[in-house]
Amino acid sequence: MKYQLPEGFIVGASQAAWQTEGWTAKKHDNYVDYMYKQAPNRWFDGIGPTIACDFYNRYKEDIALMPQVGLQANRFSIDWSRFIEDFETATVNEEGAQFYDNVVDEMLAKGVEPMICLEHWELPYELYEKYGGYASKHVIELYVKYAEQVFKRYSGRVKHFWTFNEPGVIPELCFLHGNWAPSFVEPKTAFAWNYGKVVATAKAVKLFREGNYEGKIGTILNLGTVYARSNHPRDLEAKRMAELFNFRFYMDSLVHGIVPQELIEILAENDCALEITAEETAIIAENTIEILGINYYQPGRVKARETQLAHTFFHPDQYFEHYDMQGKRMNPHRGWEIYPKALYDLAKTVQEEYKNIEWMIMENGMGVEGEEKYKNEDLQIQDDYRIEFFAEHLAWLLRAVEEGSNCSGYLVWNFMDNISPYNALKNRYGLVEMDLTQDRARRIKKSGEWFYQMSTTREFELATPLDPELK
Ligand code: IFM
Repeated sequence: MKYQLPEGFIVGASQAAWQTEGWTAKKHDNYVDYMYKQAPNRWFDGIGPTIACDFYNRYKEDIALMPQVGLQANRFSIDWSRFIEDFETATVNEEGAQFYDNVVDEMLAKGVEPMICLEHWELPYELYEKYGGYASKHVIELYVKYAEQVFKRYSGRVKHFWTFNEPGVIPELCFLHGNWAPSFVEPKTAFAWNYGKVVATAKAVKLFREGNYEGKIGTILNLGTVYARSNHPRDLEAKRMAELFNFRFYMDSLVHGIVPQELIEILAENDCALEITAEETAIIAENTIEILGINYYQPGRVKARETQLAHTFFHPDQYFEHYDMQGKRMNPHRGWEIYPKALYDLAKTVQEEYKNIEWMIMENGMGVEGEEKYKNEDLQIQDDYRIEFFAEHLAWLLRAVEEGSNCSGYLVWNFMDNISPYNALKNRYGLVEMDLTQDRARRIKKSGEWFYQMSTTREFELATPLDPELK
């Protein structure tokens, strides 16, 4: 079956500063630099952000490849700790900013729309050490000052600004699960960070509007549609609670302008009270985002808890439990389920429950280990699995668009293999290979050629028809 991209629908890719740039010319650490320095041995093969893709030095070569794999747009983040010299005054580090000027100009020259994300976990480490990061109202003010410098510098040349990428990941994995540095559990801090990022977004949106900056402003959330094991009321309640914590915290706050009252109360009852002021409530209500970015990799499957959680501290998992559905399709490398229809369901939720706000997929992709074994005689990785992954997800998404979902783009993760937190270069996602064994040589994968075809012809084929009954 043939699928066609609607007119104006953007296809492209995403990347992050800390995952690509490397440390050349950096004067300050960001939060992920700190995560690496704290325990490099915990990163796969000891590889971290030190060199990454060396994008700082090789950006011209890389941007030249972007149109060759059909990118109409590329979303990248600015590393706050590189862009700003003095965080208190938001004085720009001209050398750092010049790098981003060059990246923006180079993309424009190559016909690739640059989209800027202000924070993909690159909080300057000093602001964590000194003030505790986004739990601090002062840090929120500093973030807004930084945002202003970015808007002033790039508005006009850049049409899409994103306040955060996956704002909930660091709070969850660092402070709620304690898996990532600083490796301690502080639920109150986790929720304070989430709330802080909601306030920071609303304040940045306000500033953006008042400054009449050109373009649109939004936030990028990692959302997996949540499915209950069954229709039993207890499973449905588990789903409702999982959504409250994992979906509605940010969605209701940023799209409807209301932090869910039930969540506020639960947190207050569990020693995690949010410090909410009346002024912030008004700012959140009046400054909702204009566009929503969604990163989708796998669905969430839950059931009612079967065992009681032995608590030493508060954790939302006390209300639900992961449901390991038998027979689900898996990406064995990443340990993540593959369920493309979730994109359709997600689109319907945004359409029906979130004002049919304009939105885009800002990440979707498949991480695979050991891809070098799929190379042909020309050394090209034959990643047919990734082509199938993209085609199926895109087909479901387009079905929702046909039915009125206001989705205006599909950006994949990612343009070129890059490091991930702790997993480093274990699982590769790129349309372009980065070959560590040959001075980080770049080579377009088969999926990169497929993406180019799809983007330039504006159509693609899918052998298997979509099955609406698929569970
Ligand atoms: O590498 C990450 C990215 O930083 C955020 N989204 C998920 C990707 C793949 O794990």
